Amino acid sequence: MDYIKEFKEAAEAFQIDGEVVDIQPYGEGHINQTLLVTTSKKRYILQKMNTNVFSDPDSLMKNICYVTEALSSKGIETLHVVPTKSKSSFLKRKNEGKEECFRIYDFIENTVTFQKVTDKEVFYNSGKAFGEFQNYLASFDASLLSETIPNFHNTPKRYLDFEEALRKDKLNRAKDCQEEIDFILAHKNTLACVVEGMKNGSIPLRVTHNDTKLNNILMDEKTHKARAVIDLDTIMPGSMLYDFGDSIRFGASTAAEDEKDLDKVHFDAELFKAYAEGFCEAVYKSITPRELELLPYSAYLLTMECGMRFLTDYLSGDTYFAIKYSDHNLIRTRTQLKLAKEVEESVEELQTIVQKIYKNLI
Ligand code: ADP
Ligand code: GN1
Ligand code: MG
Repeated sequence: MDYIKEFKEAAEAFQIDGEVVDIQPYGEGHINQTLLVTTSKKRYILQKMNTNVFSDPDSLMKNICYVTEALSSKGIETLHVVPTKSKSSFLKRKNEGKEECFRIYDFIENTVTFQKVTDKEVFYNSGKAFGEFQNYLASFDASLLSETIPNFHNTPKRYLDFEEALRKDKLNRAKDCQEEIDFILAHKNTLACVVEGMKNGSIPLRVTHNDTKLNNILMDEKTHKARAVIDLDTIMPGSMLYDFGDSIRFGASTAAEDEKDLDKVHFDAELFKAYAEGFCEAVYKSITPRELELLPYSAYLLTMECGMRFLTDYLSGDTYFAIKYSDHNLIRTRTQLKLAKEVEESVEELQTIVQKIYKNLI
């Protein structure tokens, strides 16, 4: 089936307003296939869900419905799930013997997503929004949420996955990335702090977003204030440190996640400060002293973790993250490892910044 026809047929199985007049690929997400659907009446986001990554789409969509209904009942702007004509939250269909899943959200108009921080204010606003989002999630009953990807931020487990991919070296690619491999191997013993802390109770288990990169937040196109946190697929029990660290990994860099010229890639402590100000302003009443202390380390940890995940995928033949060219995952690995090294070197300085922000708030 030709590709647009396939998506048009999927869209028409939903309770959408008007006739479909246009369908275009949309956004920069690495996981789901996202399309902008324009009808004679309005615009929608259609996603072919990635069932390779999310193996239980029924539980996933239950999570999304639970979360979005709870948020909108509090008057908080969020994704709106458009039901299918048979009143399901998503469409499951067979295409050439393979099961495919689709969902539709209302397109949230007059917003933008950023692929890179353009000014400090944007990053401060996103820190505040993800912090506030963390506060909303605090009232959720974690037992009603399925774990959509088990061990998602279990960094030591991610390390073992990396070692396994390296051992198999399926495509004989290890020879092209020895420097990156050595860097990860040398950092093996720096990755367990949060997982251990959660196990021994020194770090609280919370409900978290777990994928807080800047393009997972819609900002008002004029004011650049946050409108809605999106990409809710990974909301599940986790640590606040995951949400903080992952935002810093992506946003406190001077370059894009896939910048090829590493001379352009640096960790920017000023951007870290802007995000930390926004985030702490929202969570200072609930953050524990240990979490506060570990905010800088979490930036290192999540950057390392993502670098390892990109390299694992590169070594395994690019089966997880969407890529645009053959060594895209390797390019992404390199930016992450460079940032991780710079964050690692700045942890003490960042701790001083965080403590200062916190003292001004209490
Ligand atoms: P992925 O899981 O692949 O990252 P996302 O759900 O994050 O997919 O969607 C990809 C991109 O599509 C987002 O970064 C954002 O730019 C855009 N997007 C997603 N949902 C909406 C929406 N409801 N309204 C406007 N833009 C959206
Ligand atoms: C993926 O879905 P997206 O593009 O917002 C990934 C994150 C990574 C990120 C790296 C479910 O995020 O964990 O940090 O790519 N999401 C999933 O850019 O694996
Ligand atoms: Mg996304």
